[in-house]
Amino acid sequence: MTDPVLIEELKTLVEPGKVLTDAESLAAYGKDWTKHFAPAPSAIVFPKTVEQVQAIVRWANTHKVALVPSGGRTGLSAAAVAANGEVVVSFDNMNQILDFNATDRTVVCQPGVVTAQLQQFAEDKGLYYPVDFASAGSSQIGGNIGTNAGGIKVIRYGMTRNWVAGMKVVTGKGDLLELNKDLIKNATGYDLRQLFIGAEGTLGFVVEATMRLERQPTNLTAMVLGTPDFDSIMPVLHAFQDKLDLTAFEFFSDKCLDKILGRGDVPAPFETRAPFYALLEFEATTEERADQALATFEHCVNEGWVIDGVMSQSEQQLQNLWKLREYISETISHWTPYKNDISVTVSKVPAFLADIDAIVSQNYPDFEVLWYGHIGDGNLHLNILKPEALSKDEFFEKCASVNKWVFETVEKYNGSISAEHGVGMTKRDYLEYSRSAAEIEYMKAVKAAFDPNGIMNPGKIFAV
Ligand code: S2G
Ligand code: ZN
Repeated sequence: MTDPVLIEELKTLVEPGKVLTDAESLAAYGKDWTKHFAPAPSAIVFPKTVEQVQAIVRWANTHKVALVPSGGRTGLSAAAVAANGEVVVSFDNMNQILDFNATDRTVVCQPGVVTAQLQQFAEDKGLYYPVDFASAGSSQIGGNIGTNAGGIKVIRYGMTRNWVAGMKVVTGKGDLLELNKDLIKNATGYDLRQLFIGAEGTLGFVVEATMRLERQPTNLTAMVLGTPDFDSIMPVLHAFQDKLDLTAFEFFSDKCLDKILGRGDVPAPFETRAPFYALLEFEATTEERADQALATFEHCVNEGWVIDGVMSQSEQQLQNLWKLREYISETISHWTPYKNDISVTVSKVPAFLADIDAIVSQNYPDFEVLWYGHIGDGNLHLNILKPEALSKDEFFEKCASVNKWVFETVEKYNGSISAEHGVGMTKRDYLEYSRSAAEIEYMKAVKAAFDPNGIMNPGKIFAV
């Protein structure tokens, strides 16, 4: 734990009352959504200005105190967990939208701006911030940048990385860098902005981000299609992609639907039940576009790839169909799921999922396994639900023992052990299944350049 004398000194760097050490705050701010590690920070500090962030980093370098960034605390890889007496730097008090430029279509955000706040701001300006996912109501822009958050619209709009026009960072040495200056074109050497996106706070803190906005989509329309088996989903993707510019293509299993319908607040998409469901979305800008979607649906039924389906006819129906997919994560959290967030190139998905499903059913015969995810961009979420009878530790240990086979399969298909949730601490020990030894050495060299004293979120992405 950090020496209390040092904590008193830390208090002088920020406004009064902006350093918390009470047990409740330490427990609440020292964690994210994962449950693998007990939070044990020394203190929580709430800077208000860039200068205060720089002062905190310099203080941490002087006294070799580890700092952990904290935003919306919705992370899923323990990247924002302080389990070893670190000082948590929370950006809750740096949560303002500072500027908007209609010509550049950019918004300058402090890192503590909530994702949904930016989405609403864009909508109010007649524009659209297109990165969206289940936790957008509480995640923060700084954390979205730290993990290069993806979500449900990546197939059309890409990940957070695509929407950062520029940003200011305080490096692990305490230097303030202004990266890319919001330029569209800028060929002046390494784009250091891209290093900080996805770095999980291990190189420094994002203290300001200029986010790009997009035109608003028109008449978004969703379809949910029941498929007789998993193998039918990819032909459905190809059939619709051939005709429509999709804004989303998701999937979930009937077991996921069971959990959602069990809530009692979301209507079933249609009478028929199916082993798997695809949820796709497109802009029905014209009647012809909508007719094309229906014609493609008929084609998929004739091919035997689809058993039944429904297309939204109103905004409310669109929202209800999305609830079937977006509510999965929150709903299943009740069963303390063991999560894998894996990806391969789209063409490899059928063979990859067949291999993984064989491993999972062979090794977890008595566990409830739920499949869902952003299959249109090759990202699958494998969630194994904890049986009542098993303790969390016993359960996580059993699941982790199979990780080797799961990640060997990821490696076999040249995939990623972490598609969008980041590495943090939960995937740290499996990094070599996706990154070569040489790459990991180069990443460590980059970290040493930005954080020579190793105070920035140590133990995340790689072991200290
Ligand atoms: C999703 C949310 C987190 C999870 O629903 O797409 O990324 O895996 C997930 O539960
Ligand atoms: Zn996801």
